[in-house]
Amino acid sequence: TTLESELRTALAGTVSQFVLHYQPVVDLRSGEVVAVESLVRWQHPVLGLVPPDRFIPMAEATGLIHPLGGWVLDQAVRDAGNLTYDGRELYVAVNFSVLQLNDEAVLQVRQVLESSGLTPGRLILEVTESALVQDEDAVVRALEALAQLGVHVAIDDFGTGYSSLHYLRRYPINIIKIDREFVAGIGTSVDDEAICESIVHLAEAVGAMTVAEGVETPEQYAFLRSLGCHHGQGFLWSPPVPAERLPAALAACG
Ligand code: G
Ligand code: G
Ligand code: MN
Ligand code: NA
Repeated sequence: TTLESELRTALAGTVSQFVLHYQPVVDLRSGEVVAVESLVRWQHPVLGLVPPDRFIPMAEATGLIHPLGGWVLDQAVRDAGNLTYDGRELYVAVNFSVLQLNDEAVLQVRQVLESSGLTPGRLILEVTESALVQDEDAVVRALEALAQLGVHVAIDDFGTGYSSLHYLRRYPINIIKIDREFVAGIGTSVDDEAICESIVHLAEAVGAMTVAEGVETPEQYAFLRSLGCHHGQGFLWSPPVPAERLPAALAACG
């Protein structure tokens, strides 16, 4: 397709058409910012802003996810590796397609950690399951190697699509991210509330932290906090913002 060749060209270009936005992640108990999640955007010179939903699946299907993922990792660590909030260092969360997870990705991560000096424990890889995995053993090997390095692994959009209990068994996972689909129903759907509660209990049982996505209202915040959900992110605190607006966004989180 033509969008595919545009993506190829953009990744080969010397001037990046990609930009990362960052969303703060807040400790629900203390209200303090603990992390930022990077989210890639493609600013095409003619097509304008192409949303990740349109080009990530294409990048996955064509293998372009590897150079793109390398760029994202590098840039996120460069932008956010030195970020502090109230004098404390923040975690940096980077989205990783499960299709990116191979031996080469482990090398990539190791290299970025070495060249940046970032403490491995401050890097979180958010693994999204957007396609069926062909070689699950390779994914498990890569995740175990990353865990060995000290990098944290989150399972993204938990409870939806392919992000299932199966992967909780198979992958070494430190963090479960509750999909915003469920968070959105807090206050209006007893089913969604029960699902949020069950995910928090499940996470406790397997020794994982929980992060709620898409928190928009004080009621959702209060409910999630009462469940013992650890962290949250969403428009209640800040949308994803460009790196240059991040300091102001962090300050506004209170
Ligand atoms: O802003 P929002 O539309 O950014 O992001 C939509 C989805 O795109 C996210 O849920 C995430 O799964 C995916 N995404 C965003 N940035 C990245 C990235 O850098 N790598 C991968 N693999 N997926 C990303
Ligand atoms: O799948 P992943 O959770 O990584 O994607 C995050 C997506 O959710 C991004 O597209 C981001 O812009 C969006 N997002 C972040 N916070 C909120 C929120 O509070 N409400 C809604 N509706 N979307 C959000
Ligand atoms: Mn994510
Ligand atoms: Na995601």
